[in-house]
Amino acid sequence: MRILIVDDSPHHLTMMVYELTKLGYATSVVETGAAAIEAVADERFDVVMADIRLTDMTGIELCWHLRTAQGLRHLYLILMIPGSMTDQFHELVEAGADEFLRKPLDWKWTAARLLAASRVVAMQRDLERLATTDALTGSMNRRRFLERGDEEFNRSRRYGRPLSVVMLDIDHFKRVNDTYGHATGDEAIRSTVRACKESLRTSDIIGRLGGEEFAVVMPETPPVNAYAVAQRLRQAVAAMPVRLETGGEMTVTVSLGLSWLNATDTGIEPLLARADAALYRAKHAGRNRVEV
Ligand code: GH3
Ligand code: MG
Ligand code: MG
Ligand code: MG
Repeated sequence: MRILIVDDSPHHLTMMVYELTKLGYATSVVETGAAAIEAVADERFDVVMADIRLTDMTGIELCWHLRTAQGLRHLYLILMIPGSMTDQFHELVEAGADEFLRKPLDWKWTAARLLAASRVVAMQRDLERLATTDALTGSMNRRRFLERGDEEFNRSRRYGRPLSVVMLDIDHFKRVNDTYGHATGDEAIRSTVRACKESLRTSDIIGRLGGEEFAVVMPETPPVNAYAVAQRLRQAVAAMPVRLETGGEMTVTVSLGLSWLNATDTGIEPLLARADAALYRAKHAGRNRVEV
């Protein structure tokens, strides 16, 4: 669990780092609300422990900023409040706080509350994984793939970098199911993803869009290189043995459609639509091929 500590007292920060490190937590420190907002945008923290009185904003403002910033769904917010504070609790929870700790911190109490926080953090991680992973292949599901695809699209657009997309679909897959059974069909889907992952860079993103249909987003990849990758994927799948329940092996082929970023695109969806149209042409041109 990674904890960001926000406090304008260097003495207090030092003491907290010492105590939290003893408890086995990884900590980072900042002294202002603005620095906390920046740190959370740049890096993934699970827990933020913030002093309610900062030099540049109040704890309420900090909670509100952290809660409304995008992509920060899994932040557990702990406010450190003066022992004399008796009201405002409701308002603070409304602004996004999950927990309060009274200053000066009682370390046994703090350790116990962080243990409780770690359970919430772990549950949120499990939920996120379940909501974004395809159960059959372990790759990203459609929803997560589109989200990551849009992130890569925005990055490429912002920095004027190339971006290519490949869409692929197993050929005559109904026949595979009919001939060998649904379990072997599932195995063919898993093997296809494995073969693709082995042929891709770690920066490439692969997702299962539906049944036996997948897409790959390739950042920093111009069309010529993407075409070579698509051919490599095609060959890797065709060469990959799929285990049969009966002990034998079979192979499948895929058809692929290629597209790349152009000036009028507004997100990853138009690229996927063009890749899909190219995939359709690959099917009609005879399958087991790449079309643009
Ligand atoms: P084409 O070459 O034109 O793609 O022919 P196809 O038979 O592959 O046609 P299509 O893509 O339309 O068929 C997909 C089939 O995949 C339909 C469905 O029965 C099967 N399917 C979809 N999801 C799964 C799955 O999770 N497991 C298995 N075993 N089969 C699936
Ligand atoms: Mg089809
Ligand atoms: Mg198919
Ligand atoms: Mg299909």
